[in-house]
Amino acid sequence: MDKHRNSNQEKTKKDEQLEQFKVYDDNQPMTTNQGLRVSEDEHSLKAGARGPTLMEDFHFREKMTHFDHERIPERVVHARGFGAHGYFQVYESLKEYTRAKFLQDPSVKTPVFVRFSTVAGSRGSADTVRDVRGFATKFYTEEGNYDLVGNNMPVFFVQDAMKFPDFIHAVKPQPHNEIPQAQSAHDTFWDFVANNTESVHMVMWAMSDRAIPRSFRMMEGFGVHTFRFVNERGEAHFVKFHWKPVLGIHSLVWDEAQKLGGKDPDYNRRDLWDAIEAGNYPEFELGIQMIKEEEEFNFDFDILDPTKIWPEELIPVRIVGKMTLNRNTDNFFAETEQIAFHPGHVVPGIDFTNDPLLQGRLFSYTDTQLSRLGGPNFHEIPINRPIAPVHNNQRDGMHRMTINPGPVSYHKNAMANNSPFPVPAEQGGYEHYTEKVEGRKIRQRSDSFKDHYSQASMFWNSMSDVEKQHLVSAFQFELSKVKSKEIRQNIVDTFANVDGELARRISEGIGTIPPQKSGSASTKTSPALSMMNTKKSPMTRKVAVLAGNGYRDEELSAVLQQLKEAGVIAEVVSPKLGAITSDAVSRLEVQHSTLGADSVLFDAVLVAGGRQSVDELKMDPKVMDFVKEAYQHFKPIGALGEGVELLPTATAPGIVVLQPDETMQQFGQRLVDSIAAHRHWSRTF
Ligand code: HDD
Repeated sequence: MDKHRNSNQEKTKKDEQLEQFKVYDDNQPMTTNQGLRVSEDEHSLKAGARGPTLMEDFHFREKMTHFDHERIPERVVHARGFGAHGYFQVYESLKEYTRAKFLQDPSVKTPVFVRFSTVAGSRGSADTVRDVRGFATKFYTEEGNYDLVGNNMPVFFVQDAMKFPDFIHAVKPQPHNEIPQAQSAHDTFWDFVANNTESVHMVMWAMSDRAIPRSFRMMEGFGVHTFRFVNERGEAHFVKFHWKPVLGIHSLVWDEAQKLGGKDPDYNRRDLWDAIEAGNYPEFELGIQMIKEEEEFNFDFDILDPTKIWPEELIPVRIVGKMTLNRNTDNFFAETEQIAFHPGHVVPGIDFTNDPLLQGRLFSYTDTQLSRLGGPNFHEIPINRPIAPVHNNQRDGMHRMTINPGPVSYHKNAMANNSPFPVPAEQGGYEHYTEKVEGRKIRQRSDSFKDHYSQASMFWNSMSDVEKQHLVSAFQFELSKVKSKEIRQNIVDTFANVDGELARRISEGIGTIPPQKSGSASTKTSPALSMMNTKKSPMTRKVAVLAGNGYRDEELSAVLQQLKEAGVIAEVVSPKLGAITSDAVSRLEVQHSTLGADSVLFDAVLVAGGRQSVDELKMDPKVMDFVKEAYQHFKPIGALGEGVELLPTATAPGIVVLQPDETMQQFGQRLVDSIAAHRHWSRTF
């Protein structure tokens, strides 16, 4: 029996395939790896109770050898990640544009596995660092695996894969002392940016709040590159892929993100795990932007340049399907660690373009798996196996699991009726799009890739005042850690090419000369870039209910019920673990004591009413800090009755205090609305 699966959920073909590899140890005698039952597992075999351990102890040697080799190399980038299973369904057929079968039939549920990640940090680094997030999806389609290996930002740092190793060397910890861990706030990263201005647009995104997502469930995903859709008639469209989170796009504030690095380094992975366990399945809608082949040159940017977006106002995003993540892993290593993504894993109907970053990626991913997963057979690891059958003449190699009977392992052959045999497109054979190419062999960047500033400027122009301030503060934080004054100055001068005001504001407080340049590289805006225009929802937000003994039950029960109905998760925080009793007969289980819980772990705070309860809370200095910090992080705060005494102020945006003339229903609704707004930026201190 599968322990981790809700029995109501239907099993996908991928689930059934994985099931064959699972071993349940419940109520089983212990054995060695040879199946030999062991009689003892705590003492090595010795010559006498105080004597030396004997070479003969095969059980000890097997156990220790296996342990010694438990670790595999971490990914060279995106080492820290977290994955989950789910399925994807298209809303309507895209047959007109692509022959990809999984994008044609709305009744088909295609199994998926998604791995979210940070880029720069090691496997054990904190979740909430300022970084790009990876958003890689493997679709197990009937026509083979399709991998959409994207990020939560729509552009990239470099335009040509040739520069990827340089960029990664610059952002990773410096090689002489391996400092700093999982941070771009150091000299080599900013030196790279100042000297490689193709990074400028992406750096704007990396300094924005997008780099500190509140949750993997609340961030967008982007395929970044321009791909091609090809239909049955061989006609192509350029296409960009988007994932739009149903809960909207929401972020942390920087102070909170840094504190979470210590208080809960697993913050984002825990959030995803808990949401799925609670049945709050994360959902992302798939969006596509398409451009006709003949319109390739109609834009003031090159559509093949991975440092450019296609503004949504110019080329609308069409929502075409939805992905639901509904099952946590059974084993982190077997699934999340061993999954191997590759942008070159495509199905008929999805094809590439000449984007030089994409072209290089098509080499890199298989290559890196060879050392990470120890040989050419990593496609046989259960999580990587397609649900479509595999037949070819590839043989042997490290860790081969398939047993291919018979003497024939070549094509063409007569001995096995020329099987396996290639098939034409009509029978599902992948045929590359017959794009016409010509040119001289040359190491050069296209002139059409040379504008590094206009879209960076459009990004800045599209931000709200609050977002602009966050961007400037992020630049200042990072640059304050850069020791070289020359690098800091180079950055100020470089970003003056984006926008004079941006550079002037960055310059304040980092010991640099304000830029000479004023004005902007572009006057354009794209409202879709601002996170302020995103969906607002109270669903799955976590509220800390601060309460002590003698809390007023009638009010609190009514609000808790209303929060529950709105999909809000309320957890009781009190000075001590155990249970607290109300002014009536009821009791509440305390989920967190103030010793272990902090406001950064919650989206909002609700202080219960009741004289005794509030007095008890006041005795605990951590309670006052809890509310104050939530206030400083712009979080919704509610108070019932005497609970208002714990608030820094009773009248600020996002503060909801029960009024004498309102019903509990009205109060509850105001609190839910305040929670849905996520943060109350107009608060002043
Ligand atoms: Fe990459 C991993 C996304 C450019 C080389 N990349 C990796 C992962 C994601 C991305 C999400 C983690 C996959 C996982 O969870 O296992 N990478 C991107 C995006 C890029 C990008 C969106 C640009 C648009 N990457 C890029 C380039 C190269 C690589 C240009 C090299 C030429 N990426 C790798 C890699 C990794 C990787 C070194 C490390 C582990 C792996 O592949 O499987 O090969």
